[in-house]
Amino acid sequence: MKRVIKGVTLECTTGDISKQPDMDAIVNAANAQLRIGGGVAGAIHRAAGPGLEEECRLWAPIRPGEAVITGAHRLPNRYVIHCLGPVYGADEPASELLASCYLNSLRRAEEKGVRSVAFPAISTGAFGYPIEPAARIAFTTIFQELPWLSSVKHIRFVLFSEADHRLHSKLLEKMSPPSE
Ligand code: AR6
Repeated sequence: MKRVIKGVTLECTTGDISKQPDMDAIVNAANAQLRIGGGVAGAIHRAAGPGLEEECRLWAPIRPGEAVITGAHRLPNRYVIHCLGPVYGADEPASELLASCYLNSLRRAEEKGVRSVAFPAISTGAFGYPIEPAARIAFTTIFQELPWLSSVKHIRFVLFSEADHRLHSKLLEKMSPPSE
């Protein structure tokens, strides 16, 4: 599923966030210490090598909703943007914290002149956020931000399962940006 809104291409794919060589930046669903973990963080750190964890020490810890940007080390991208999603049922207000992850990730991307960025479905794995409300928050936040983006022209959602991909594609197709 692909849609162009306000000059920005939005798309959903199935795959592994650590294998997106055509994207300038990929987003990590990190832990507060920015260490290797499971899921997305595990895949990204394994592919990037130990230099990424070393660089991350300069930035840790981060709080829910925050995002920091580092080099990508052995990954084929230019940058990794690390954000800490809310733990569902524990970090409140969860929806605002999740929205901040997308907003702050885009801000970090713009600061570096990033043209393309790939997001995983932040907080929807180990942190337990239900996939549909999480996807709605992601798209709503990104839609609101589109008019303010200058360098970012391509945003890709990389979903791990076909079911998550279908759900995101359906929402991306039918949700409307604020002014439409
Ligand atoms: N590529 C794309 N998506 C993936 C991948 C991958 N390689 N692996 C998993 N997913 P999670 P969170 C999906 O748990 O919920 C870590 O251990 C997965 O199916 O990676 O924000 C950290 O160290 C799910 O839909 O992130 C933290 O402690 C989504 O990506 C904690 O988990 C997010 O799953 C962060 O939890």
